[in-house]
Amino acid sequence: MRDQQLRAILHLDLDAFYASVEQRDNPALRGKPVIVGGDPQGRGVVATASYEARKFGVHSAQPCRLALQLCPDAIFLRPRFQVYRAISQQVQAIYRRHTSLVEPLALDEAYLDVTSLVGEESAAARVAREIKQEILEQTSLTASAGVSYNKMLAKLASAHQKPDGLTVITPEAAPAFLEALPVGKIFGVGDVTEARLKDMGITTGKELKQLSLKRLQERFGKRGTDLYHFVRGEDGRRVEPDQERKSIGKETTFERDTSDRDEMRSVLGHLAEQVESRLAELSTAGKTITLKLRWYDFQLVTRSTSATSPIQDAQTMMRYLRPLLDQLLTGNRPVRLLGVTLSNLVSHDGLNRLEQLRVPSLWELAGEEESE
Ligand code: DCP
Ligand code: MG
Repeated sequence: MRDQQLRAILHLDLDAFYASVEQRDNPALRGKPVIVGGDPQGRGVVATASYEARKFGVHSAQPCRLALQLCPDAIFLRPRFQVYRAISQQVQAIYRRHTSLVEPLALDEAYLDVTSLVGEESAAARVAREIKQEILEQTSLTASAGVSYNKMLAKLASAHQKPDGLTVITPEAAPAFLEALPVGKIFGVGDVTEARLKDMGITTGKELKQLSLKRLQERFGKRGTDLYHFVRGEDGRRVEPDQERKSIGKETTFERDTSDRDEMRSVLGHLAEQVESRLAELSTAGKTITLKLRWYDFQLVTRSTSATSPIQDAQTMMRYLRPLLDQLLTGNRPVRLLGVTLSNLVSHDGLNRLEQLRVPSLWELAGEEESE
């Protein structure tokens, strides 16, 4: 049996996120079909579409060319990731004022564990309502919230009434909710599993629930066990907050100011190794590396580079640090202090999660490998 301690979990998901931001920032786009993504003349795909465009069958991950055919009047826009990221930070700050147990799943999506704040679902719903209100006041965007006793149900709940919804699934209501659900909506059921279930004559949660654990295991292996539990509303996954820490750095002051580049490189190497061990300890890695340098006259300069994938080892750090140092050492000016900092940290869990976000149907892919 899985961990069945009843918790109060919220799932929050902003509505038509990128498109809503574009409509917010440009009133001329409001009420219009807006598609954010690639070039409609090229090979790009739709990142998201406003609800006005969705009426025409436009959806995420669809080729833009097809979206244009479905909705010739659509206004196509390129994403403004920096703006979306800033809003994401703003919204996450709202969440963190309510609880430290916040697990972001995407820029616009997060789980919150509010068990310590509430005694019952109605109180959890109140927290959800407050958060929705704060998001609206501070960003002018709407979010849909799901409230339940585990992650799977909270996520199903937030998707239940979009946009601007608030759905509570109580332990009493969960069985009926899950029984009525098309199997494809159940966590862990991708296209492949859905098709195999359909071959067995199973299309709803209710039908799935009639299959014994043994039968499910025979048919789907380990996944069968998961399905057995999920369709019964059993999901023991915890809300795993991202690491609070923002950066990890080490610095050192020379005993005597120096202009010797070899000495500086060797010191940087030691600092990088120390940072590496700290990152490993905390099971994290950083995407932005910063070189800090204080001249003999105490003047401070910093230089940063961002890598495409997170850095954890000293050798890779040095590949970035050496050119940064060379850029600064144009004359013979003595240096007093050097420092190395890694920021933009990602936890290994976070890394895995991001991987999953890029491939939303990870389960389906796994299913494909399994099937003949
Ligand atoms: N996104 C993307 N590619 C995808 C799915 C999503 O680039 N295949 C981006 C654009 C979305 C954002 O991520 O705005 C959030 O994804 P959601 O799945 O939450 O979709 P929306 O917020 O756009 O719509 P909804 O109202 O259904 O949540
Ligand atoms: Mg969303």
